[in-house]
Amino acid sequence: VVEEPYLQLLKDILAHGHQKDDRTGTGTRSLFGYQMRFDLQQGFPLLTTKKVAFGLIKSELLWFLRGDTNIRFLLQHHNHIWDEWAFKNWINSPEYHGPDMTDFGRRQLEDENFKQEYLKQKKLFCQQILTDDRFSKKYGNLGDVYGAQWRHWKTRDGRVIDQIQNVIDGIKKTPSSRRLIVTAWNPEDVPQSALPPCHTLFQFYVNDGKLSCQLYQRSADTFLGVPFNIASYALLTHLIARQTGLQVGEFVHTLGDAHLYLNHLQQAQIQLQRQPKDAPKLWLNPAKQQIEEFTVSDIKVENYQPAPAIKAPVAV
Ligand code: DHF
Ligand code: TMP
Repeated sequence: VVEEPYLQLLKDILAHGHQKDDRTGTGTRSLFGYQMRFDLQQGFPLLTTKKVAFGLIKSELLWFLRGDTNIRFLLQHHNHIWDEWAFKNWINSPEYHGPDMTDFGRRQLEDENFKQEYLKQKKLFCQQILTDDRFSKKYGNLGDVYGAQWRHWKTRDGRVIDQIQNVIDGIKKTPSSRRLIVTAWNPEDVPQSALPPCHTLFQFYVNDGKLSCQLYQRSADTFLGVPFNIASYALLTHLIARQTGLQVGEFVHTLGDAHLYLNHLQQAQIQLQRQPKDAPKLWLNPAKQQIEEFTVSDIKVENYQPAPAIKAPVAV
């Protein structure tokens, strides 16, 4: 069962997780240092024990690969998973004169009237990002998040480094290399970032004509973020394998602080009662080779028959 390591992770945290406070004030159960392995030959690791929105994973990954850090592209693809972090910058700016949105993440969970007002303000915000160029440049940008570090890492002497292109060239030229690394963690930029990168560093490995990838994720929201992260890096591995003419090997997922938020415990238990189904298969348009050529319609999952989605609030 392809998703077994993930289900085991939820079980391990429920059984052995330490109670731990966190930045968002939600509280977690947490384990430090954890590893899962997914054999990508066995199927695509998109969970079947709950429906995971693969469309959002595709557009988010293509957004990273474009080197884009502005949520406008995501909104154009009806993807709202990064809204809260851009919205935070907007409501904290001197230009914002709407109702007080301080601590909106927590307040919307406790106060229904506030939630309605928050959703209205966020909708207005998203509309303005889509229609107003100046506004979007200023408030749609999340800072030097993944896309920026992957594709145009800034050097001290004013050059930029395209880490994705370098790693693709490296895989083609010296597949035995032990230096096939992309890092998103840039200590110089961390203080200005809306959210310091959670998926911090990844490395490729070529063996027997197969491309494997290992991710080090410093902080892992196991119920909401991790299902996305697994599918996203599996997709990235397939895309890079396509461009470099390799088959796919394994995705190794190494977690630092692996946590289950206290308001996700019941959801995790519901999920663990479900029987996994066969993993879906990934389809990539055979006419495309270069990662830059791919659009959302060139990427599909086939035979995906998940159990229903399970709602859970995201800690902001
Ligand atoms: N913060 C926290 N606390 N956890 C995260 O996982 C997280 N992830 C971020 C940004 N900040 C974060 C970016 N990725 C969702 C999934 C991934 C993601 C952000 C949000 C999410 O809310 N998923 C829901 C609903 C998806 C939908 O709209 O259908 C899910 O049930 O998977
Ligand atoms: P932190 O910066 O305090 O660690 O908070 C980040 C939270 O977001 C944490 O719960 C981990 C979660 N997260 C993921 O699990 N995966 C992701 O891809 C992202 C962006 C965040």
